[in-house]
Amino acid sequence: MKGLLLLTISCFVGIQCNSPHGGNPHGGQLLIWELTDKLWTLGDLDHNGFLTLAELEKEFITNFDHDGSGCVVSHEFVHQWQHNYLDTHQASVHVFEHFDMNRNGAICHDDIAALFTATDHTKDNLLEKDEFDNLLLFVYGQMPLP
Ligand SMILES: [Ca+2]
Ligand SMILES: [Ca+2]
Repeated sequence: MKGLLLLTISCFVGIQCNSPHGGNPHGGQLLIWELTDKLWTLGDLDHNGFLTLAELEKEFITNFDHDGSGCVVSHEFVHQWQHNYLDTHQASVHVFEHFDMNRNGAICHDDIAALFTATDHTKDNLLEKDEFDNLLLFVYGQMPLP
């Protein structure tokens, strides 16, 4: 576990990773930091350096909610995550399961609110970039290697 975490951090700071998949130990085509930066750029809609709960909801619900139900079910999320972020099916399922905080099979407002609270370590109701980075590093650090 500790070795995996170190590997993930090494990838994050740009040190060469010994991976057959171009640096992502989970098989995705983007490095973890490339994925994190892409998500951050897309999520921070007003480019003020913080993510609000509304921005996080838009990023992880609205952008994936194809049928407009207000929640994102597994196949909606996994399909779109793989497509957007060039990730593997297995990794996309893992991300979905982490974001589905109450484990009822759908990512809804309550899940994102709980995720936001858990990620906002400074308790200022804003996600700073390092808090957001830590979330993604944690999610991918928890992931079993293929
Ligand atoms: Ca849920
Ligand atoms: Ca914060």
